[in-house]
Amino acid sequence: MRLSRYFLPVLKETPKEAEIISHQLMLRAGLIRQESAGIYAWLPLGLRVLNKVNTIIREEQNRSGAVELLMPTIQSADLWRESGRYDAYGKEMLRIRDRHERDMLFGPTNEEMITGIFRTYAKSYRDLPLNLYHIQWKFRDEVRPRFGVMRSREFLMKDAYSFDLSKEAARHSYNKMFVAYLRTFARFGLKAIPMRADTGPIGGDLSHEFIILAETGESEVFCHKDYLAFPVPSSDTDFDDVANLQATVDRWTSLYAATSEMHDPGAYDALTADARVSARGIEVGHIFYFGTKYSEPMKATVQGPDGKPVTVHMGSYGIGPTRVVAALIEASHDKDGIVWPVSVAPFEVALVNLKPGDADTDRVVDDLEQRLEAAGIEVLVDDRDDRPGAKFASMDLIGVPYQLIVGPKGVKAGEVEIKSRRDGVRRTLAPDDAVAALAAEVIAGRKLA
Ligand code: P5A
Repeated sequence: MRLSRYFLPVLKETPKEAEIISHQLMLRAGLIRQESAGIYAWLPLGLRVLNKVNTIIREEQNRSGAVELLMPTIQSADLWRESGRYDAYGKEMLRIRDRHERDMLFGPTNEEMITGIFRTYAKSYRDLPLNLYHIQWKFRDEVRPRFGVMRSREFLMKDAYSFDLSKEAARHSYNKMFVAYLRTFARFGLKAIPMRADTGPIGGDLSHEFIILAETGESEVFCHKDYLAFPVPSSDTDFDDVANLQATVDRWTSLYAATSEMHDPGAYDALTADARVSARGIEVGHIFYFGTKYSEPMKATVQGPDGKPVTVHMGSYGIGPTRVVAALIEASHDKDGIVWPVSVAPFEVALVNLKPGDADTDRVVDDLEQRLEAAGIEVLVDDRDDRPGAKFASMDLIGVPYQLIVGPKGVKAGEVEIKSRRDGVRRTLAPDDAVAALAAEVIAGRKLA
């Protein structure tokens, strides 16, 4: 992609309305634009990151055995009257009336709709277990939308819903999502700690929030330091191995970890002083087991092995991809801008042409672009006619992991320079060697560490 033909509206000034660094950088680096309070347009660069986040989420949901579908954003109020949540949900729900005076709503979540789909088709215990998910926009009329896409009114959610014959089987479905979430957040380069959580309007008695530690986090959290070094389950995890999955979940819930709502100062103070971590956190995922809370009133039953109807046990599992993008920036930035991990970077290499119009430099840049693209690497070529300093500043701001810098002097000497965004380390190499080094490092960086 050539920057001269792209759409990258970078801002020089820090917008005054943005209080936290991720919001400031998302506006400055041209990732998002506010359309109304808590409602954002995703600009091309932001959309590339969001799509990568969604791809990783999908891969890990699919690996765990969940199946993707897509439900609409607009729902009928009647479904919500069946569960009793239409009145209970309150002002956060955006209620709409259509031309036929029918009560509709913009979905804040999909427990009712998925239960409606399930009960139509699933008839037998042989149809279970089942986990259906989608990635779809939600609307919650938050009292205080703030921090950009971190707490917005319209936001993207990956929401999965599991159906099982018994509480024990539902526990296994819960554990599958628990492990899938550990892997998902690790692939973003984030350390997410599962914490016992309050269930709020979703309900149920078992729930974990997945929390990223960050100074600007909205919640106060307390946990054992050892969580930060726990190894993440590997890609060959057998999601059908009930005992092994339970052992993994047991381990990840064995030490103290709680948000302020669930905090137990006595248990926390019992930890040795050097094991205590008291910090702020961002909730990037939240999983729930709520048994028959929806299946009972909505009559979602299947025929059990003995021929009798069984009310199914359910859970729901959410990740906020739009919030994850902001959380990634909170966790990884420096004074010059964003520092994307390779796995979610909008481009993997920024190929900086220091002198567009200089025939020799242009030729080397064209050749490097073609070769990197042939190696499957996503390249953004900075071919704008601008000062080198301005180019470096904007490439640093947008946080592409590697800059490949080509100028007339280097070209004469048969050399190009690689700058690694994270540590600022620079290397001078022959063009062939630079392509080989970048291909190897980018491909390694895409994988789970
Ligand atoms: C679980 C899936 C639920 O809604 N029903 C379906 C359950 N859970 S939740 O915790 O309320 O939301 C799941 C995740 O969505 C993100 N999120 C938000 N992101 C941005 N702005 C918001 N206002 C917002 N509200 C929720 C979070 O990542 C949350 O963990």
